Amino acid sequence: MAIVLVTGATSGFGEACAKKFAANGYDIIITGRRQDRLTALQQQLQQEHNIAVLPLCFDVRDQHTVSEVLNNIPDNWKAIDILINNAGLALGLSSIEDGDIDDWEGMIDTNVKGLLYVSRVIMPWMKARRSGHIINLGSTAAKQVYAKGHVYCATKAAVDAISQGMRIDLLPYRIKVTAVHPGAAETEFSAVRFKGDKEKADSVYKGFQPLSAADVADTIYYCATLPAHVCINDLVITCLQQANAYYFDKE
Ligand code: NDP
Ligand code: 8X3
Repeated sequence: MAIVLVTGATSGFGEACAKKFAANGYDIIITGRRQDRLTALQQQLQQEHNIAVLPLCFDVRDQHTVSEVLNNIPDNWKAIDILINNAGLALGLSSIEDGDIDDWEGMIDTNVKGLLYVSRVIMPWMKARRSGHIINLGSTAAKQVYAKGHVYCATKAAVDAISQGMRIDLLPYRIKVTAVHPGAAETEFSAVRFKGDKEKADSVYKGFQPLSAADVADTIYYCATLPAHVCINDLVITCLQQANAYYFDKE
C-alpha cells in the first residue's frame, strides 16, 4: 500500500491528515516532538485501521537528527509516496521593533529550514522511483502580509517560493508538488502563537466559523488522489467569512 509521511502529526492539520489517510488504507509515518502523542496516535490508527504506522520523534529544526532519523528507517518505509510538510508554527504577534528574536529564529528554523531539511532527505528517494507527491503547508499569510505578522508571513512566503522551486526541480521526475494555503483554522496554532494564553487564542476565532483541521485534511487528500496526470500547484482555502489573510466579515 502507499506510504504517507506527515510532519507535525501530533496536532491540528497533521493529525487530521494522518487520520484521513489511515482511514483510506495508507501506511503512515507520523512525526513530531511529543512522543506521548505519537504513541497514542499510532495505537489509535493501528486499532481502527488495518495499516502500519511508524512514529518518529524528532525536531525538524535539528538538521543532523532529521537526517539521521530518516536515513535509518527500514528500507521498505523509504518508498514514500506522499510527503506532507506540515510541521510549523507562529510565535508572537508584534511590530518588528518589539519582536522577540528567539521567536523569529523559531519560526524561520521550523517553517523554512525544517521543511528543507526533511525534503532534502526524501526527495532523492522519490527521484529514484520517479514517483511521488510533496504537499507543503503554506498559508494565506504567504499571499498577503497582515499587521504584526511580518516574520511568520515571510516564512510562509518562503514556503510558497520553495514549493514553486521544487515543482520546477522535480518536473523531469514526474513528481508532483502542491502548496496548500489555508486561512484561519482552529487548531493549537493560536495557543502556540500566544504561548498558552487561552483567552487570546480563543479570541482569534470569535465571530466567524473557522476552518477545521478536518476541512484542510480533506482538501489535502483530494489533491493527493487526483488522476496521475493532474497536479494542483497552488491552492488557497479559507472559511466562508474570510476573503484573504487580513479581511474577515465577522458577526
Ligand atoms: P498545530 O499547532 O495544531 O500543529 C503544529 C504541528 O507542528 C504539531 O504537530 C507540532 O508537533 C509540529 N511542530 C511544530 N514545531 C515543530 C518542530 N520544531 N519539530 C517538529 N514538529 C513541530 O498547528 P496547525 O495544525 O494549525 O499548523 C500546521 C501547519 O499549518 C503549520 O505549518 C502552520 O503554520 C500552518 N497553517 C496553520 C493555519 C491555522 O490557522 N491553524 C492556517 C494556515 C497554515 P510537536 O509540538 O509535537 O513537535
Ligand atoms: C495561519 C493563519 O491567519 O493566523 O497561517 O496567519 S493566520
